[in-house]
Amino acid sequence: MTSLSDKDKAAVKGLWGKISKSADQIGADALARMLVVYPQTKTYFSSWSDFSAGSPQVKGHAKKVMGGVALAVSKIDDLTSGLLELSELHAFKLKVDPTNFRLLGHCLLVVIANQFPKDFSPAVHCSVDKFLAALALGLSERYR
Ligand code: HNI
Repeated sequence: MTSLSDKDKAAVKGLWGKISKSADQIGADALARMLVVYPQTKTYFSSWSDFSAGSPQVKGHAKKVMGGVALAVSKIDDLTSGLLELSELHAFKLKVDPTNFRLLGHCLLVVIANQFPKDFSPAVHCSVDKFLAALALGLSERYR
């Protein structure tokens, strides 16, 4: 996998600085989008009654996930060790198929592009895409 350049890291941190105050909303929209577009992901949340972005269950879970994204931004220089604990949790306790990390990452990208079109230049798009791929890879580390 192509590693993140200094330019990529700067672009991701710069964008995060602009959007992090909206993180809860972005997370809820992305999570709800994932559950609609990839309905197989609903199996991990079978106790939920409402899968829409406004539901308390989606909002509550989105907050946790976006805490993980914030952690990843802060550990951007070493995502593999920075995400080891979260990877361990998803692999052994939650037993989430790691394919799903990419699916949520893609939904995050779509939501950010939609909500922050001015900040989402092609170069920023490229760097954020690489970051989300690296995040998904970091979360997958403990599966092997
Ligand atoms: Ni994920 C719990 C971060 C993708 C299913 N997840 C968490 C928590 C964080 C987190 C943080 C809370 C940990 C704790 O309780 O200590 N998850 C992330 C991140 C991504 C991600 C950063 C990718 C961007 N998780 C996914 C995906 C799925 C998923 C794609 C399933 C489709 N996660 C879960 C489940 C839980 C969870 C299930 C436990 C929820 C709960 O309420 O206990």
